[in-house]
Amino acid sequence: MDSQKLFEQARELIPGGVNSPVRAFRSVGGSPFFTRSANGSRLTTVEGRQLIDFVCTWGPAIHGHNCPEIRSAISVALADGTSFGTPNPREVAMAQSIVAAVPSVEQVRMCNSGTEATLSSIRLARGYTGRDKIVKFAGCYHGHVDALLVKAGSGALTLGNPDSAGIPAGTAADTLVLPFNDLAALEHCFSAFGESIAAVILEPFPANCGLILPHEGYLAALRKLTQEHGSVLIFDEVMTGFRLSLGGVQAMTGITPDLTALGKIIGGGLPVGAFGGKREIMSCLAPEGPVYQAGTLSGNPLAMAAGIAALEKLREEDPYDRLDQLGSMIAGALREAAASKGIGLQVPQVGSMFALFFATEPVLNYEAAVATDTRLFNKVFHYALEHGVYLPPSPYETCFISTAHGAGDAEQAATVLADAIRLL
Ligand code: KE4
Repeated sequence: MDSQKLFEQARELIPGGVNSPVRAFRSVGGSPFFTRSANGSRLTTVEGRQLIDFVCTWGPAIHGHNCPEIRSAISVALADGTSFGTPNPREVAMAQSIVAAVPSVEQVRMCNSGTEATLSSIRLARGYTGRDKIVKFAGCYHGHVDALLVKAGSGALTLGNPDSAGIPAGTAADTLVLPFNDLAALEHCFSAFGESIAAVILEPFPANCGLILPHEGYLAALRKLTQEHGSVLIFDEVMTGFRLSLGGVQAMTGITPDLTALGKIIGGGLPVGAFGGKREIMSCLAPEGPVYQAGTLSGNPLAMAAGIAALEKLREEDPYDRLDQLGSMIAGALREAAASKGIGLQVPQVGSMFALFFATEPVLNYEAAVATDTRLFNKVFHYALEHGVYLPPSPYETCFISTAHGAGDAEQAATVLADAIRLL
C-alpha cells in the first residue's frame, strides 16, 4: 500500500486524513507521505524511501528515532504492565528529574499532552490569583486550548476573538493578545488591566510562527511587570524544555517564571505533558487545593520510563554544544546560498532549532512572520523532500536536529537546501 492509497483511505475515515492538521501538508501543498518506520535521524516511508528528518516528531525525538536506551526502558517497564491507575515509582523518578533540572519547578504534575499542560497552568493561575484575564502573544501556540486559540482584537488592548469555530465569545473575552517583542504594548496592557491579569503565558522563544527570538531585556521586563502586578508568569516550554538546555530557556536566560508547561522530550516519544512551578501555586491543585485537574493516564509508567531514559541520556551526554554547532553550520550554509543568489533569507537558529523565513529583514514578531514569502519556502520544502530531506510541512514551524544527526546528515541537508535556494 503506497502513501497515496493510504491517504485516500485515511481521508474517508479521519477528518482531513490526519490526526493532527499540520501533517496534512495543507500549508505546503501536495499530500503527505506515510511513515513505515523511523531510526536515528531517518524516517522510512511506506515506499521504502529514506528521509533525513528535521521534524523529529515535532520535537520529542531529541535522541533521534528508536533510541536504544529509550526502547529498552519501555520494554523493561512493559514487562510490569502498561497502566496501574495508582501512584507508581516512576512518577516519583520523573518528578525528581524535572525538579532537578528546571529552575522554576518546585513541584510538578504529569499529564498527557502539552495542551493539557498549558490549559491546566491557565486554570491554576486563575485559581491561585482569583483573577480572570490572560495575556498571550500573537503567533505563540500553546496547544488547542479554548482560552488560547484567540487572535488579537482590533487594537492591541481589545479583548480577543476566537481563532477557531466552536469557541464561545465569552471564553475568548478574557484573553488579551499582544504583539511579541513590543515592550510599550506590554506596559500599556499592564497599566490598563494589571490587577485583573491572572497570568501571562508565552513561548519564551516563540517557535510556532517560525522561530522568533526575544529582544534583549524583553523577558526580564515581562518578569518585572508580572511580579509588580501579582500576575503569574507562565513559560510554555513544551518545545524548548530540555531541547535548548536541560533547564530550557529559563536556565539559559536566568529569567525564572512562576509556572512552566512541558511536554514532547519528557515523554521520550510517548504521550506526555507536565506543568510545574512554585510550591505555593502548585499546592492549589486538587487534591490539596481547590483547582481541579486530573487524567486517567497521567504518569503512565511506560511514558515515564521513556521520559526518564530520555532525560538521563541528556544529562549524561550534554549534547547541547554539538547540536548548536550542527544548527549553526546548516544556518550558515543557507544564509550563504541566499546571499550568493541575492535572495532575502533569514535563518534564526538557536541550539538544535532553526527556521527559514524568506524576508529581507529579521523577523521579530508574528506580523513580520506572516508577511514572509511562503511561496519560496514551499518550493524549498518540496525540492528538499524530493532530495531526501524532510523539513516541517509549514513555514510557520521550526526545524529540529537530534543527537542522532551526524555531521554527514547535516552536510547533506545543508547541500540540498542550499541547492534548493540557488534554484529559486
Ligand atoms: P501537544 O498538545 O500537541 O502535545 O502540545 C501543544 C503545544 C504546546 N506548546 C507548544 C509550544 C507547542 O509547540 C505545542 C505543540 N507543537 C506543535 C508543533 N509546533 C505540535 C504539532 C502538531 O500540532 O501536530
